[in-house]
Amino acid sequence: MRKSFFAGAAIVAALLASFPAFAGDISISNAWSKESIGRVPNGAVFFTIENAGAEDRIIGATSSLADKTELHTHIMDGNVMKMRQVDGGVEVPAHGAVAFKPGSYHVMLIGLHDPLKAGQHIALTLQFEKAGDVPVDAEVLTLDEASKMASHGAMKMDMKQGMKPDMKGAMDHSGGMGKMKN
Ligand SMILES: [Cu+2]
Repeated sequence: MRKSFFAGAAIVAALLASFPAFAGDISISNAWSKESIGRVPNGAVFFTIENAGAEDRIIGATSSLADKTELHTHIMDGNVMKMRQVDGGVEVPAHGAVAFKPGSYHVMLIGLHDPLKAGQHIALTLQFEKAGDVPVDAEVLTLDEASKMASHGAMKMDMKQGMKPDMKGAMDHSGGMGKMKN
């Protein structure tokens, strides 16, 4: 009796140990996007990546929502904030977290097939070097809710530096490709 209990426990322990350490190490929380105004062509998705394991890297994103789904960031070029496609992905440190948030990293949906509606849930897939594909369910927020989300974090710092007219255009994802400064 006692012997078989220990044998069973050993088998369970062996099974747990054989699971790939990576796949379960990445978790995504707080995923959100913003409702489209009218027939705007683009959208952005924000979330927090938490990594319970070894260093990993987010290298891409896919969705069926838009023509293109890209990893973007904002950079300061002099006093002007510009939006850029991320080159080579974004490191997710071991036992650390990375926030994709307004004014910083985001997943850009270029050429939305349908406008995003508040309350809707959208699905995308994030691609990690080690963890592979990780599905994300993001809630589409109203403009009001979205601006509350945006007022936490990087935006505060950016506001202190003064909001330039160019910056407003670059940060407004509903402005379309024409206003993006790449
Ligand atoms: Cu962007």
